[in-house]
Amino acid sequence: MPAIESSPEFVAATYAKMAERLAVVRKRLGRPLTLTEKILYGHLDDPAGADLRAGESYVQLRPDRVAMQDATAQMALLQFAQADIPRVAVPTTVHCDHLIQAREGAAKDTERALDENREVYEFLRTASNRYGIGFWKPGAGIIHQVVLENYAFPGGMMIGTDSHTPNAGGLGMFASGVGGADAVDVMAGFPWEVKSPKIIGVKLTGSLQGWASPKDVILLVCGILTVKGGTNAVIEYFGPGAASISCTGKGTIANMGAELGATTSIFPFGASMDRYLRGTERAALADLAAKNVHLVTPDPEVETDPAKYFSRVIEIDLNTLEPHLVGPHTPDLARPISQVAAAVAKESYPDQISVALIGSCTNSSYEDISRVTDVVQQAKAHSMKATIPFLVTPGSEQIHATIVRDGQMGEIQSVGGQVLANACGPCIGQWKRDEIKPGTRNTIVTSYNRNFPARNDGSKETLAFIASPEIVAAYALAGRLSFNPLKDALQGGDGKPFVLKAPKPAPDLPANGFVRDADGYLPPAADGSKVKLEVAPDSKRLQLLTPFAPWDGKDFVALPLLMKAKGTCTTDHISPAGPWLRFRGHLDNISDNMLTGAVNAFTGQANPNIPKTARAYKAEGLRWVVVGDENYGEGSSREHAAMSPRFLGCAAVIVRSFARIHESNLKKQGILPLTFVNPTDYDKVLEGDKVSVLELASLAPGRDVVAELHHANGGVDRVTLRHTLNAEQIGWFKAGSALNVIKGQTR
Ligand code: MIC
Ligand code: SF4
Repeated sequence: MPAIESSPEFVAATYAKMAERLAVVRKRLGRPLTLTEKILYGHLDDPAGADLRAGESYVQLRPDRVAMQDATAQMALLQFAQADIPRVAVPTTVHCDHLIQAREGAAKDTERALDENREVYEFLRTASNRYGIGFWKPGAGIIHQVVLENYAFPGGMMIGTDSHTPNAGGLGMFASGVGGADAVDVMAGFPWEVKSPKIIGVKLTGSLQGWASPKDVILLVCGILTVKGGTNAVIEYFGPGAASISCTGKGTIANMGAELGATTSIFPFGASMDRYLRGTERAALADLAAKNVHLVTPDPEVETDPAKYFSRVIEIDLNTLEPHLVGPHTPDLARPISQVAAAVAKESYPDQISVALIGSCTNSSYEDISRVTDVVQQAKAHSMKATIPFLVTPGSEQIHATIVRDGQMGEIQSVGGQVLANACGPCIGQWKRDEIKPGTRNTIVTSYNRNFPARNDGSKETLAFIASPEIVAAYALAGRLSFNPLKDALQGGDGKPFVLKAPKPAPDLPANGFVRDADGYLPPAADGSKVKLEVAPDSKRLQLLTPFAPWDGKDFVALPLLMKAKGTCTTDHISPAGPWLRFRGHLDNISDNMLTGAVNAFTGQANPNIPKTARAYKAEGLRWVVVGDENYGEGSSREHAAMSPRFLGCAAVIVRSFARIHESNLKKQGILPLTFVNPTDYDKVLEGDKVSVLELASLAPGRDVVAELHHANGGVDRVTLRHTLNAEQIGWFKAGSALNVIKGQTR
């Protein structure tokens, strides 16, 4: 069994292997390398033979670790169980964070979750024990924070069944979000396959001033690159400004690179990472990274002549960076804070903020919370409290216990802050609000990372804006979105107006060290082979999987068009979260949410009956097709957005463009992901169409596919569709799923 920890021995062995593989690749390429290339190529399965064309080829990689959270681990482990493999091949952890509902505060909410989710936690705990996986209990913290504190290391490679896995890029790790089926590959000892990414360089100069924070770097980048600008790309940060940012601040930036669709984001090793490793009791790893600095930083030529090595270079001067706010409904609608008041007036956003929320996996570092404390202390000095509900989600028990000990939490509570469990809570729709009538149009401000409609409280009428924690704290005091924290006056409890000062630079690490979480972790049994994995046959929450049927070798002829989706269609639209999270381990039950959030292009409305229609087709033995718009499936890694369609009979998804993780999840589950070669062909798809996808017997890498749209009026349009399937992925389609292929190999 592999040790779970990133021990010094493990990391040293990783560096040695990286150096060996890189020597081979350097010979082949004969040029300086970016940091991304060093880690990527340092983890190649076959450094001598791999096809390295960025943005085009697929590379097979050997990640060092796997991390999974409770909402996605259920399906991943059900698939792993189906693959029938005794133990995981690489260090793997499971983290219970998504299923805790935010209602009454940390203690009660965690207790209720333990009770309500007992069966699921028991399954995850037992499966972890059986397969040799480290298990983090509910309440211990959010996956990305716990990974940063315990497992991430510079130069390492990790995949995680959560789109914000790139958070570990703050500690120099190549960490990527994947669907559960990808995780199963790696846990089963197979390589991880991913499109060889392009690399976008972001050069940071200067240093953050005043109110500006690491969050503002990524909010600005979101505005520049947009939600699809990072697709199949890695964002590599460099320059003196990058060195000036704390390790946890880098984590915030890398975390939210997921909002660009990036494969990952990464920072070079430097002093702040060294400090963070020592501050989290991993001095030996800091020493090892320093000794292997050539593996964890780019070659010097890259910094001096970046245009030569990156597909695009963006330059940001931190000295002049203004705090930003993004939203509503999409993270790339970015505005400098000074322009927010005008936007509120122009767009008629509700000015009154209903709730301000800080924390989450993205922004609950010691530095973040200390800067927030600075803001609330200024309010206290003027006898002022938050004027609206102010909720705080610590990222982990370690950070929670530390800010309680050091007094920040007390200060935040004294102005009205309410502490939630160390879990996802309101960030993933696990928020039971009772201060507002459901369906009321209202504004919230968060320091989270995602703001799709209905994301936080299930209501599309909630407009979610995102800013740094210190700016959100200022909004909690003012209660108005048109308030400019940098300039506008607040009314003190003493009746006197005052203007907030920019929070002082805060320490990134506690002077007295972190309070370690002694109870959150459960190691697996040394020999788990006797541990029984049981799923009750009548369970509402868990269901063993039945393999999907192989392709029957025939073309798809005249399949009904189940849905033509218009505009943004994220995984939250395809497989909504919130209350549905309770069915994440039960494919049949969760499929009742399929596509219920998507906007039907013919009616302009979402259709709650879509799953029923799909089930009716399935009952008739008919397969069906979905048509979608740009960046289809953006957002999360949840493979339920591919598995439910597959389960209910989807044969092909035809769109203008795909988000990376979703496209690969569709391939894994045996659905054909196709894009219109001519994007305007999307308009040719009409209500009542029957769709044929032809000549599938000659499906081959790089060969376009022909489809026919049979319209209700008898007309037919022929359209050309593109796919990115390579030979192996075509094998998954033929076998019915990737899992069917793996299973065959291990028997
Ligand atoms: C998210 O932030 O959207 C989630 C919830 O963490 C998802 C994972 C999931 O849906 O379980 C993600 O980011 O991948
Ligand atoms: Fe949890 Fe939100 Fe982070 Fe996703 S983005 S892991 S839901 S806190």
